[in-house]
Amino acid sequence: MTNKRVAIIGAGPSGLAQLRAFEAAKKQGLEVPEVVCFEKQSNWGGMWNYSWRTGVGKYGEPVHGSMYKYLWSNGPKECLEFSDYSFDEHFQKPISSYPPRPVLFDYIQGRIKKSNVRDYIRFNTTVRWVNFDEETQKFKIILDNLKIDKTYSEEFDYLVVASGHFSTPNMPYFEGIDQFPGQVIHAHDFRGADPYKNLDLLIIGSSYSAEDIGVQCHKHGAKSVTLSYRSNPIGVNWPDGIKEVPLLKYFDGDVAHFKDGTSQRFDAVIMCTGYQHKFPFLPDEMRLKTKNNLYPDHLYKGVFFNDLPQLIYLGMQDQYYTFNMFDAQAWVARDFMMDRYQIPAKGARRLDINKWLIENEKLKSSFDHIDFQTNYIKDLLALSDYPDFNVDKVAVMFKEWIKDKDDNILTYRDKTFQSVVTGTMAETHHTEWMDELDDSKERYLYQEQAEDMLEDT
Ligand code: FAD
Ligand code: NA7
Repeated sequence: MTNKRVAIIGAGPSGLAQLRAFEAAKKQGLEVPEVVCFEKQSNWGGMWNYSWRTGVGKYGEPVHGSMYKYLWSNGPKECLEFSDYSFDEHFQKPISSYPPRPVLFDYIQGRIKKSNVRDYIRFNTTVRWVNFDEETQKFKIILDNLKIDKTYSEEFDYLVVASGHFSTPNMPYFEGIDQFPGQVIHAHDFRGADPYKNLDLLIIGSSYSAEDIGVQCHKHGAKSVTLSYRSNPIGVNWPDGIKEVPLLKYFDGDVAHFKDGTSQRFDAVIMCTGYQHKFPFLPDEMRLKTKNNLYPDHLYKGVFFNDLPQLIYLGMQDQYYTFNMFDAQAWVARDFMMDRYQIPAKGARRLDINKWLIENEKLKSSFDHIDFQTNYIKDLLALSDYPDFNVDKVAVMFKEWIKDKDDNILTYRDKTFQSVVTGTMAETHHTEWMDELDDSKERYLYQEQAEDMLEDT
């Protein structure tokens, strides 16, 4: 195991989970391989590292970020809590169940700042291309140091792809859209609701982005929000000002015509039509080719590329579980790379993958999806020493979250849940979500204290 080298692509939550996993082993006194993480942005955090930029970044690379202002956690934080670093440990006080992006970003960073893993990350470095040499069994990685515009290459024994899959838009065409006079963007380029004040907004899609961007634009003053679905409507009790219609057929100027024969004029369009798994740095035979789903094919235990298990993918699933799932994956991947976990032969791995694919095909409801991913997490947890947590209780919370959203999409973020890591009950936030227009960490964490101090003077 000594002298082995591990490359990680991406310092988002998945890549950071991998770094943390190796740190945990090191703390136990184990000898760990040399690990280098390549991150094309200038900071870590992946999606949680908000960027105002759209299109290309400072150095001409496609902007990774799809995050926007005023984003509050879209699920209870108790469902994603790291089991080795609790919210209590980080914030030293209970906080609400649906914090805004800067607060979750702070939490992600807190765990990783406790060690010196930042030293292992080469920022402003894009992975341009990867080759695998059958003879030497090594990955040759071609890298661009964006800051000094220098291309170089290095060799590694293992490659962990943690580059995310919510960054490259899936952008469909609709007849007449080329003549639509207003702005048409994909959710990837949405940076907050401000430009949509007093506008009639059309959103295409019926999943997380459509729901959250639609609700945010409603909250921040859009005149009307219309969501257009292809397969199924989101189907919650929408408030006045938001409605769902069947799929857009075509545009005639600024008028959209829908499949049910209805039509309406709009000022702007946001395509919330999902993302592509895109790995422009990988050759054909190493590329994961999948649509967004709970169990991408070709990945044993959801991580090891079956044709070449030294190639490891993290976080490639559609996600109910996020940070804790990335951890569970990273710990198993670490143990494989440290020869502490043996995987079976290729045929047996294929059978295991098939078993999950068959189960995945049978799923119908969102509750089925939650149970499926819960079982997947349990399967992973049994394989490493990542601290166990009550996954069944997390599944119950996910189901409550779905029900809360069905009941009232504008108030579900005011609900509170209990941590499975510490048992702490979340605080009710000082301001109801619909009235809270400021998503800063300062306002979120210190408002109460500030008000108390004002009362004292
Ligand atoms: P990412 O966070 O996407 O990180 C990937 C990293 O890889 C990036 O830093 C990127 O710069 C880097 N990278 C990519 N290509 C290269 C390359 N060639 N060379 C070098 N570096 C590269 N999850 C939740 O739990 N709660 C939420 O509320 C939530 N909201 C979301 C809202 C939006 C708009 C989106 C898009 C996602 C949201 N998610 C949410 C899911 C989110 O994707 C995960 O929480 C998490 O960020 C995934 O982590 P990751 O590390 O796998 O990928
Ligand atoms: P998702 O969850 O992959 O959903 C994509 C949506 O886009 C889904 O409703 C699709 O409809 C719809 N879609 C895809 N192609 C089309 C076309 N051609 N026409 C109409 N509608 C289409 O992506 P999201 O962006 O919502 O969520 C991704 C992550 O971002 C998520 O983890 C969140 O945390 C934030 P379908 O149901 O397939 O018919």
